[in-house]
Amino acid sequence: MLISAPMKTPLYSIRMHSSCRGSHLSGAERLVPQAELEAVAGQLLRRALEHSRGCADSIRLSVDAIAEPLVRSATLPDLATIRVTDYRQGREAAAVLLQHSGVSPRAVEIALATLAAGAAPDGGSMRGAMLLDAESGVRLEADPFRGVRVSRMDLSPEAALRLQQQLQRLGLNNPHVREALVLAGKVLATPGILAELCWSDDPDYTAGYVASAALGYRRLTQLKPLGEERGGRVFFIRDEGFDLTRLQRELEQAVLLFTDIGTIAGETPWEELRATLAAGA
Ligand code: WAQ
Ligand code: MG
Repeated sequence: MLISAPMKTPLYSIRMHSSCRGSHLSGAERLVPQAELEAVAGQLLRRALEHSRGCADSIRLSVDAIAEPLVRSATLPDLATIRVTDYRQGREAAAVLLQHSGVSPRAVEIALATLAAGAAPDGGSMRGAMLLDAESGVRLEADPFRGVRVSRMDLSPEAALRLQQQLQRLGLNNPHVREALVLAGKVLATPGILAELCWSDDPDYTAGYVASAALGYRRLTQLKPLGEERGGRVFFIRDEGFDLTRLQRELEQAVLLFTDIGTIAGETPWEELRATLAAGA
């Protein structure tokens, strides 16, 4: 649900992108008032320099003022964790969850196989997300190296505090979870997108998620083997003749501030949830 939020202090979008020998390493971003720009710039720089995939040799920081009426606010999706025994079971579970959300079996199969093989044309990870037709599985993004980068979203200070407290209880208060939840929140708030699939390109972070309006943000404890550097994101596009240029512009440019969080639930074993879905669906 989107409502316009009158902001008291103007916000700035600050974005970091780092690379090593010409290939993408990491990116992160925030929406903050001017008074915090300097401190946040330092944090983002440190993030780039301390990344687990290696040392950045090029780091870009961009800052843009956001015109006040453009800032919209929303509530984060609900979060829950599904425990799987290994990454194979994780991918099976992801397939079931995506189909439950309305993605065709063919599109699911293509998404999993493409991410596993490295979605960029050189077999590496893309900088952004793939767009896949949720019915046919046809790839729709204009640039298969870059994909689409979701940008200009963040938590309000109050929502950030509440989220950290809730995640802390479950031992999940880390930047991967927080940032992925915010990103997925913006993706689900974008008209035309049915669901998302993601796992990290960081070799030491093996969890991933499926997100959809039907299911919220469902973490899967394993979606790839330890040490694997190929990761990525797939946004499944509803087959409704959507204007792709507009969709991409929304994902990259629309400004979304999460001022409230959803429910943060604990862990369920996949066998249990599978049985529930089979009985209920
Ligand atoms: N927009 C679109 N795609 C992106 C973006 C973005 N802003 N940032 C990253 N990607 C794509 C890109 O292909 C990366 O290779 C891939 O996603 C993975 O990015 O425990 O850390 O930042 O709740 O490595 C999942 C958290 C963490 C699961 C995902 O992704 C959990 C993560 P990473
Ligand atoms: Mg990464």
